[in-house]
Order: sequence, then C-alpha cells, then structure tokens
Amino acid sequence: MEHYFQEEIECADSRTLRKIQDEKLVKQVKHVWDNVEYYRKKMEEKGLTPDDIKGIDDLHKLPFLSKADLREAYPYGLVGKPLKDCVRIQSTSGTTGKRVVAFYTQHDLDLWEDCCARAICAAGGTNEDVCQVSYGYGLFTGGPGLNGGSHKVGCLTIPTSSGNTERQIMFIRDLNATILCCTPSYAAYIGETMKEMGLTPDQIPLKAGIFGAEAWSEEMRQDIQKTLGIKAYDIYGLTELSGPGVAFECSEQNGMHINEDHFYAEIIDPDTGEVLPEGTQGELVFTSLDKEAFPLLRYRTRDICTLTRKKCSCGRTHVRMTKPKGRTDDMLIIRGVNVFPSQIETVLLNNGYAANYQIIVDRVNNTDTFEVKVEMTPEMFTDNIGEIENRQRALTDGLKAMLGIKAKVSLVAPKSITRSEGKAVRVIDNRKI
Ligand code: DLL
Repeated sequence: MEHYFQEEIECADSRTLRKIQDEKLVKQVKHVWDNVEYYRKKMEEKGLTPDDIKGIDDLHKLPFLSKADLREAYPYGLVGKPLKDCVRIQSTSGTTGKRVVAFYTQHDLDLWEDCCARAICAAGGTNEDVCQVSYGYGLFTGGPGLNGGSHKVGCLTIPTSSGNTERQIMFIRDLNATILCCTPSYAAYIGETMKEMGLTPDQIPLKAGIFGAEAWSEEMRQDIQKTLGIKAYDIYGLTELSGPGVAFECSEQNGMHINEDHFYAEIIDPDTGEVLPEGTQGELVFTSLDKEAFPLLRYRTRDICTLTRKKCSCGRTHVRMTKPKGRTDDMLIIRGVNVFPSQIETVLLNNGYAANYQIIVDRVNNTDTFEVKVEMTPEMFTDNIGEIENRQRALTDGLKAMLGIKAKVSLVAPKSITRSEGKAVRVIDNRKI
C-alpha cells in the first residue's frame, strides 16, 4: 500500500492544485516586490508590477534569476525577511566563485522538512523505520534536510553524516537501519566495502535507500539495489530552493514528483529562454511559491531534464521530472560534441564495470584530448596485456557509439580511483580556454 506524508496535497486533483499555486504565486510575488529590492528592480526594468501577475499563466512574464544574480546579490541581496526572523543558513559546496548562501525562517525549515518527509514516506518509510543519514551534515543541505524529514516521519534517526565507512556498516547492522540516505556514489562505496567484509545483502537489514545530490544512471541504480539488497530511490534538490526534497521518487521509480505546491517548475530553452511544452527536454526553472527568507522567482537551475504530467500509479498527482541528464555547465564540449558524464557511465555499467571512473580532458596543439580512466573490477583484474587491450577496445567502441567521438580508454587497477563520501568528482578538465 502506498504511504503518503501529506496525502491531501500530494494527491490533490489538478484544479485544486492549480488554484493553490495561483494564490500562492500572487502572494509570493507581492512578498518579493515588497521585500527584495534586487528583484523589484528587475521587474521594474520589464515594466512589471505585482498587479501583472494574477496566477501561474502570467509566470512567463517575470524575469529569470540566475546563479550570476545570486553571486551579485551575495550575501543579503535576495533575503526577503529581516535577519532577526531568520534561523538558519545553508550553503553549496560550489568550487567556483562565491558559494550560494541560502537563508531560512522557521516556516521555511518546516516546509523543507515536510518535503523530505514526503520523500521518506514514498520510499516506504514509517515510524517503525530506522533511518541512517549518511549525507554530510553542516553547511551542505543533505544531512540537515533528510534528518529533519526523518524526524517528521518519526523514524529512529541515526545522524552518522558521511565518512568512516566501516563504522557506517557497523551502525547499519547493530542498530538495524532499514533506510539509508547518502549520495549514490557513497552508497556504491558502502556496498563495495560490505562485499570486501564478506557481507551478503541478506546480512544487511536495509530495505530502501534515498540517494541524490548528483547525477546517477539507471544502471548504477540496478547495481546498488543488487549489492545492498534494497530498493534505491532518487531524490533531487538544490540549496537555493531549500535542499533535498524538491522532487523525489515513488514506488514507480519512474521520474521524481516535484513538490509543486511549494516549487513550480518550468522547462525552458537554455539559449532563448522560451518556455517549452511538456515532454520537451530543456533547462529546469523553479519558482518558490511560499518561501519567506529566500524566495526565488524563475530561478534557472542549469539542470537538464523533461517534465511529465502522465498519471502515476502511486496516486500522487504532482508533475514528474526525469533524472537530470546533466547540467548545462557540467556538459563537456569535446571537439564540438556535447558530452554528459552520465552517458559515459551508462556505457561503463552496461559493460560490467562499476561507476569508478574519471574523465580527463585537455587541449594539445589546439585539439581536445579525451581520456576515460576506468577501474577494472576485482573479478576482471588481470595482467594479461592482450586481454586488457581487448577490453579497452570494446569500451572505446561502446563510447564511440554513444557519443559519436573517440575516447582514449585507460583501464586501471581496482581501488586506484579515489572514492567519494559525498558528491563524486568525475571530470578533470585541464583545458585553458
Ligand atoms: O545537492 C541537495 C541535495 C542533497 C539533493 C541531498 C539530494 C540529496 P546542491 O549542493 O546545491 O544541493 O546541488 C544541487 O545537484 O542543481 C543538480 O545539478 C545536482 N543534483 C541534486 N540532486 C540530484 C539528483 C544538493 N537526484 C545540484 N540527480 C542540482 C542528479 C542532482 N543531480
């Protein structure tokens, strides 16, 4: 039986949902106009006032916000409440430029945790469950978000944070953890370590995992499900909007329901900004509908996906997004061809490798070089050069068929690529362009 955290809203009929969204949007725009000078100026430049926004149908009139705006307005320029009413900040792990710093009132924390609680229930979680949260705690939103959601559901929560993998496994076993929350790359690493410790899936009490914060392929899901003996659910989110729980998978495991009573989604053409029809791939844009401290209107995520309103067997009515295929800014352009790390991962997993790889790009004599370093699994490890060459050739062909360009494939020994406890670093781009 499907289990919901807030059934009435999660399964609301489309007219009811739209009415709620229309009303909330009008209020949110007014709130931003009154309290966020930075965005009011943007609206004024377009000749808009709050009166022009009567509901979702008018959303397209509003100007976009981008990461560049967040940087320019750093740290307080987009805050919509006096700091005395704010109770928390969280921040991204951004490596380039200034980090994004997001602010929350108690109301904002509550709605964020509700979203995470919906995700946990959709993964089958109840107050009978023991939920181990192995996302990082601190400025990163993964730990605090799932921790809050887990409390709301009433799970017995183990806040291990990331790292110390053998201790993670000890807690899972000793305290009978049934739900594991972490990045998919860390879940794969935990699985690998369990195997090395001689543990089989039936010796592990876990039944579900809630994995997100980075792109992962369907093949990687199958791998993790098998190694840990669980059902693995995807969860999506970003610091700017709150954190994890903006969207989550249900028992269908076929796209993530967006919590669209709080976050309204649009898909746009990243080049022209034009809103695209349902089912078309493009850049995901979000409008918060009821945030107080850090309300964002038409925020460009740079994540690429499609939306569908097709009926879902779980009973939830909220729009679903596909797994982000990548980010417009994670997309590599190699010799003029668009390459997403997720495409490479699909080829590797289809050929029996694990998701331990690195993509190294450079530019020599004005030509891009493209190398994919892939770890052999312990089972396939050999020092027979002929066999290694055959394997490399097969992967080169597989990648060529997927991407249309040739990569130099280097097979390396098991365990030689550094494991990640948080988001994995897959791409090393040494080009100075
Ligand atoms: O990664 C929030 C989060 C924590 C989500 C834990 C899920 C679980 P940021 O660090 O701000 O926030 O990074 C947000 O990560 O724009 C996507 O590009 C990527 N991302 C997040 N979830 C997924 C996912 C957190 N399920 C950025 N699949 C987003 C693919 C994801 N990419």
